[in-house]
Amino acid sequence: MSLIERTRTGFSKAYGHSPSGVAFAPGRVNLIGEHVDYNDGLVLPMPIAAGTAVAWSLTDDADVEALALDYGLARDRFDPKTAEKPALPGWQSYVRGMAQLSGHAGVKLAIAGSIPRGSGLSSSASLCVAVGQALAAARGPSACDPLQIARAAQHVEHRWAGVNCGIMDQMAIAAGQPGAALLLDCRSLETRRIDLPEDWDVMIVQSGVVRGLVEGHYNARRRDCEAAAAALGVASLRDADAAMVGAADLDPVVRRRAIHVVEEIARVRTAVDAIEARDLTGLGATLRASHASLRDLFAVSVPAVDTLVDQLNKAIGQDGGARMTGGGFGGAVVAILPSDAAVRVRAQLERDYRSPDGAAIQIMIERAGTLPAGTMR
Ligand code: GAF
Repeated sequence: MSLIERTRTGFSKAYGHSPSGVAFAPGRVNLIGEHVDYNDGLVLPMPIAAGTAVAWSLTDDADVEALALDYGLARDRFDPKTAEKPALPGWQSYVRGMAQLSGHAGVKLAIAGSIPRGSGLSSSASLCVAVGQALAAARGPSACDPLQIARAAQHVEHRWAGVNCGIMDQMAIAAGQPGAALLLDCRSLETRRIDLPEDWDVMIVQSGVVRGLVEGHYNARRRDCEAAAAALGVASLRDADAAMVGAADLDPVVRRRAIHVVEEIARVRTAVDAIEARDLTGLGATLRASHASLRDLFAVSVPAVDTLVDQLNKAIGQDGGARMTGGGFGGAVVAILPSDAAVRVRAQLERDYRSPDGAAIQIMIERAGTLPAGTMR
């Protein structure tokens, strides 16, 4: 059963009638451009088939009632005008935050998702955007503005979850198209669709290290970048270059963070050129360089992820490459490789990689081209 069908059925069983509609928002995998969105940089995320579905119907009272089908039918009922942060952060924070911003009450929701939690594939941004879309659809038939929903979802991440994230995830999810990457300029918010050749696969592999409570580390990296920009006298690291960073009197840790950002933004341009030239070897080298920088300069990788990236790079060989994806500290690894190598690489990983808890490895393959929303390959 597809995620959308599962959510529709879950809604009907719980509330005793069919929903009026079901909104869907995908997760995203970031191909390259890591920890540069909050530095006004360029990023290249891609929506994935897994995502979040929110079934909705209108009621005639002033509350929002939400039901989490994946959490044993956990419920939350609140008045969006007066709702506050729950004592413990969780799915309720995102739903309350989006409902408060949208100002829409008198709605029943049922929510389900297919993005592995703590995987760096943006399950929280997907939840926010899906709730935003459901509430917009409940308000009326006027088209919902992806930019407005993306900004609301980012605000909720900042104020309701305490993560001072950039806008990459929300834009990729609200404005991206399934099956294609999105080149996003995080300063101007201009976007360009980047199609991957149809004979390439994007492979997403879970390291088995679940990210959790990493807001502190994430916010600290952002502060390092802001300190670097302030010391260099620029509005953000987007305006810096390697020569400026080299010449400035910076704390050594702050310097390493700044070098990563400046070089990673350049790598995004190189990666887009390589994709457009169908140069998988050049793209692979750029992905490997991105991982090394995130590991050595930005310090957001962990040993299990490094091992997985090394094994993937060895299995793939020259044509393609792998890197960590998302905020880091565990989660998933992304690889781009020829489609006809995917079966062999998968078998090699299943044989060689051991996640820290010994669980079976989880692999998702995304292919170029449009996917029906909410389906898994
Ligand atoms: C997380 C954040 F939410 C994004 O804004 C981005 O900074 C990413 O980490 C790192 O590139 O997903």
